[in-house]
Amino acid sequence: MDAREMKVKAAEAALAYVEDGMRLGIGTGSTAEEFVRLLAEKVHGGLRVEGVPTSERTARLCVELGIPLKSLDELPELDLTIDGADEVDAGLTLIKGGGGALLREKIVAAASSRMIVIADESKLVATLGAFPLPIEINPFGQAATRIAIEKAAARLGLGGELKLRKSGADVFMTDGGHHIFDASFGRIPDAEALSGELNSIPGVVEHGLFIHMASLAIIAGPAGAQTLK
Ligand code: ABF
Repeated sequence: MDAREMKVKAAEAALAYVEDGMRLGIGTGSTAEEFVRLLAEKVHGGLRVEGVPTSERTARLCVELGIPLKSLDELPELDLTIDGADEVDAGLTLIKGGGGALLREKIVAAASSRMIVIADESKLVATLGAFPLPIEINPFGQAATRIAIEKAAARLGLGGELKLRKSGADVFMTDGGHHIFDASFGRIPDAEALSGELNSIPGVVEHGLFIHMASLAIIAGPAGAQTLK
């Protein structure tokens, strides 16, 4: 089974949690896109859902496939969000944002009664941090924000490099008009402490640690999909 097939397996398993009439947060990334394709088939078969996309990219795919969309302002309370992740640990703490949509993903997940993560087994880790942590920053004063992040990380004994994300020759721009530092801290033993430090820095708009947000993870491997709660 290749990585794409595992993503499809996880997406299929997540579809079982979608009920008629639900208001759905719809994630971003290649795994979430497999879910969108399967959801579109159900919608064409008569399932009624309203989706709130977590990125412009996901919105475009939903429109193309005929999934009815609303903005989060029109539907500020959602039943369920289904989204991918870059890393998942056994306690369901996540690193997200490799796709650059972490701010909207976090806002949408926070507005949802429930969040289910879908991933292939390569995303399951014992300790978070091998994947660089995306930190969304305001473009204003980014040199000062960089220093503040480095000092905050050092207080927790974390080192590592902050790389300003690029898209080709240009600086990567999020849907919200912000930039992203990808922070190679290495192992993150205390995600809550790091989250608290990052949240206290004014130039940090949001970071990719999702703590106590997911209630279920569906992790697919060659032997099938397992759920973590
Ligand atoms: C989104 O897409 C992100 O939060 C995460 O960065 C990424 C995972 O992408 P993929 O499913 O393509 O690995 O869920």
